[in-house]
Amino acid sequence: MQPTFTPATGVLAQQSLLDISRHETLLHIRLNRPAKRNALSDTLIQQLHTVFIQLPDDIRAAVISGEGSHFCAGLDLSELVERDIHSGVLHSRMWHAAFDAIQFGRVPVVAALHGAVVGGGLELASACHIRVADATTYYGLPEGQRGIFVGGGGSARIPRLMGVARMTDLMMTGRVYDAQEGLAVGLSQYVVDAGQALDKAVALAGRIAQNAPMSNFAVMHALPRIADQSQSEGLFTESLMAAVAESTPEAQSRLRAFLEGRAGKVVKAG
Ligand code: 1HE
Repeated sequence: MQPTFTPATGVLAQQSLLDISRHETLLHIRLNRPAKRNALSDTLIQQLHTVFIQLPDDIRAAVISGEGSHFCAGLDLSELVERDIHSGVLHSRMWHAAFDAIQFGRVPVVAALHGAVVGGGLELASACHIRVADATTYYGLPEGQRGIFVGGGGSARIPRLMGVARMTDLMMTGRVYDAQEGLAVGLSQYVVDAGQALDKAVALAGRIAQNAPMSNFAVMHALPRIADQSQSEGLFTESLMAAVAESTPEAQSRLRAFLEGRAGKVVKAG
């Protein structure tokens, strides 16, 4: 059961291809182009970018979902015709800027997936921090069949989830993974029953929003960078990040709360 979300106001309400609502410190961004299966037009990419660089200060976690029968059909192929080399590079860089604003923004983002999560749709999902798929979800990278390549950060992000060999297979052979296969290879961290992805994503975002913002920031910003570093550099980065996080007043008060018996214990699931 989801809490009641109310329509966002201000600049968020002006993003015509997104349906944006909020509940307390959670923001829900729904891709809202169902007639085109939420295909990512330039305008839609720009609107996503705008949202993530203009997040209200009191938002602490976000959920991205898709309206209609699919999460996202990827790049709007109708806009790809006759693009020259220079504008092609700039177009890809525009996607990079928007998806970087999601991955390396201020708040954790949970993707609620269903139906097709293909091409640029998978690139978008892979820029989020947690992915919840429902049983109808399927993943594909049809760029090979379309005669193009990934351009929305997929070549950097997707192999970090599933490995280069599996991504090569999807792109070269047109193989499609179902929800369970996606879970097994690391494309999603959760699979839930059909129609339940949004509820689960909102519940997870609600828990994430309770964490100290600096801890969430460290997970979002330090973990992927440390994974890209050598062990020696990574350990040094970790020490710096750990010292920063520990020294915040919020960490101090949370540690005191545990030591004084005022904070929850770690409990087994189930
Ligand atoms: C689109 C797009 C789109 C649907 N661009 N218009 N992505 C793809 O190669 C996936 C292409 N789409 C599909 O394979 C299917 O549409 C779906 C499996 C996603 C959904 O099937 P279905 O039967 O529910 O819908 P549909 O009837 O195919 O499509 C409904 C409408 O959406 C139809 O338009 P209409 O005017 O005839 O109603 C479709 O043309 C339109 N539509 N997908 C434009 N993608 C930065 S690089 C990223 C590179 C990529 O993302 S490559 C992968 C692109």
